[in-house]
Formats: sequence, C-alpha cells, structure tokens
Amino acid sequence: MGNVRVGMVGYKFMGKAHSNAYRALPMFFPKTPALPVMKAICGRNAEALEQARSQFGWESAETDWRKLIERSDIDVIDINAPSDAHKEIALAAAAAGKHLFCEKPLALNVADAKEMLDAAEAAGIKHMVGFNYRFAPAVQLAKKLVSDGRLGEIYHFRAVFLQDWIIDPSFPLVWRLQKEVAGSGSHGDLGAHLIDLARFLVGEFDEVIGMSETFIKERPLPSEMTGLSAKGDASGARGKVTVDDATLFMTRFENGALGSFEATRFAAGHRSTNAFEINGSKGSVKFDFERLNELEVYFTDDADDVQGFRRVLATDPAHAYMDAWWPAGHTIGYEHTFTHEMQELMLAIHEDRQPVPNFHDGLRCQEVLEAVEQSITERRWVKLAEYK
Ligand code: SOE
Repeated sequence: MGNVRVGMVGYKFMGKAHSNAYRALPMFFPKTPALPVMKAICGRNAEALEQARSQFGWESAETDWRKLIERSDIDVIDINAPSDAHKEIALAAAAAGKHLFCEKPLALNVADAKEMLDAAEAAGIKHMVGFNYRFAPAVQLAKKLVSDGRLGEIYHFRAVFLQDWIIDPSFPLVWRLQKEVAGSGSHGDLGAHLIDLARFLVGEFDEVIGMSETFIKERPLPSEMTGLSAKGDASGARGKVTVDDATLFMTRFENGALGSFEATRFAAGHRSTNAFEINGSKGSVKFDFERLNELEVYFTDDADDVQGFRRVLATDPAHAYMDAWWPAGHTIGYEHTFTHEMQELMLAIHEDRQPVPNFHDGLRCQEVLEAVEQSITERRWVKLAEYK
C-alpha cells in the first residue's frame, strides 16, 4: 500500500482544518507509512472552491460529489459538508469502495447512522468519524491514567461545552440552527464531542435524562448558508429556529459512574470552553480546551503536605504525538488534533484495520444524543438498551 489519495467534500471551517492536517503530516510525521495525497476538493460554488483549492493546496477541484466518487485516482472520501449531506455521500462512496472519513455528528439520527455503518461494513471499507478532541495529548494522558488504574474506580465524569456565538438575537438563521440540516443544535454540535470523550474515557452509557431550551425562537434569514461568523439583517425576513440552544443531561454509566453534561451556545463570555473533570477513588483529572496543553491531576496518595491539584504540561516526548512536534515544553494548538486524527486514518488504512474512532463510535454517540432527546420529549429516564 502506497500513499492514500484523498478527495474531500467541503471547504469551510472543517475543510480548512482537514487540509491543514493533510499538509502537516508529511512535514511532522514523515515516517507515517502511508501519507495523504491531496487529490481533489469538492464544493458547489466553483469560484469559492477554486480559491480554497489553491489556498489549501489541492491538486484539482470537482463541483459535483458524484464525480469525485467516480474518480479512480481517489482512495478515501473525506466528508465535512453540513450534516444533512453526510449519509447520501457516504452511502455512494462506500458503494464505490472508497474509504470514508466523516465529520461529527455522523448523521441526523440513529437510523441514518446505522445505515451508514451497515453500508461501510457491507463494502468492507475503512471508516472514521471526526471526534478530534480525543487526539489532544492531554486527553490521551487522561485516558492513560484511567486505563492504567491510576485514578482507581471512576465515580464522576463532569463535562461542559460552552459557547456564546449566537447570543445576539440578530445573528442569522444559519444551517447549524436548522434541524433538517444539522440534526440538532448545541446538543449534536457540542454535546456530541462530550459524549464521545465520556465513552473514550469512562465507558458506555446506561441511562440518560435531559432538559433543553431554545432561548431565541426566531432569527433573521441569512442571505446564504453562512457559517459561524455570519451577520444578520435584523429588519429582514425571519425564520423559526428548530434546534436547541442549550441541552443539559445526566447519565449513569454501565460501570456505575455518574455523569453530567452541559452544551450551550448561550454562555456569555465563553467562546469555546470544552472542559471535563473525572473523579476516581485514587485521584482526579481536569481538562479545559482553552488550556489544551495542560492536564490538572490529583492523586490521593500524594504526601499530606503537598496534597492538591497539580498542572502537568503534556508537551514532553513522553506524551502522545509530542516527539513529532517541537522540543519538550513547546506547546501545540487546536489544529494539531486534526493532524493526529488524520495520522490515525492513514495508519489504519495502511495496517488494514479500522481507525478509532469509527462509525461504530459515531452510531453509539448518535444513540446517546437521541436517547437524551427522547428523555426530554417523554420527561423520563431513557435506557440505552432501548436502542439495541
Ligand atoms: C461550532 O459550534 C464548533 O466549531 C463545532 O462545530 C465543533 O465541532 C467544535 O469543535 C467547536 O465548535
């Protein structure tokens, strides 16, 4: 197996993050046995696409994803278009025998996610889902401490993902605020990351109960399907917001640990606070994406006179991925999580195994998302077993 030829659908926020990762891999991880070749980028607006193609460094461009999938010089299709496009593209790509990378949330609902997983399995292709925060070295360190038993029995997982980019009522009704395009609001966009981190670090969910709110129920219509920095015309036509602005929920994990989750786009002052804490019988860890190089750790068996949380800078060669970047102590950022993620995709294809996280993880996450929604609608605890 030589290098892996990539065709990418989408060229906005995630398209840029993925392109940057593909470009960084040969420079910082040159020993990766299969490196990405940036064959073609795909989007509908030819002019904007050409700008992205030359800026991001892709060899060619396609304005129709069906043509991209038909190309014999492409091995993997990377889908980072809005969520409602994931399924159709993934099914067609799998049928054509292409490996898949798909952004989160995998699909609009459990049924679609299941169909995507089944199609990928039937086609015998590799499939990966974009939960990039797993790939922060400090999160990998938290995982190692839990797996090695250094936190003992896990009692609590407490997580928040707080943003404030739609707090202004004149912010327009972009695609992320429309259920038929996005699936859900802060729940699927931000909560999905927390659910994946919880599964990665603590284990499977047993039961959930939640609550949610849409604080601003109508917004100005945008002139185009713009992204996070869109501007609205407060005096123009308005449309209904059909997703949650905030969703909170509680869980009991299968291993008996308790979890609490809060995802909101209405936490004034919080641009992107993605943070969790784990408490076990032998210690605790705290992570905050705003300080993503750090993990706070506490061990119960520290000497009495130095008890307390201490800050570990996860930037030494002992920490995951760090020997590939800079000398010890030199920090990394958000974009590096995507480089690590794409390295996993390349390694898995080369080693003929499924990447992690894959569509199974995407489906499990979708089940938790939907169970929480069901619990809100029916005002009761919902068991994940109801989805089996
Ligand atoms: C916007 O809400 C967003 O960019 C999400 O779409 C990402 O998944 C999250 O990582 C940060 O916030």
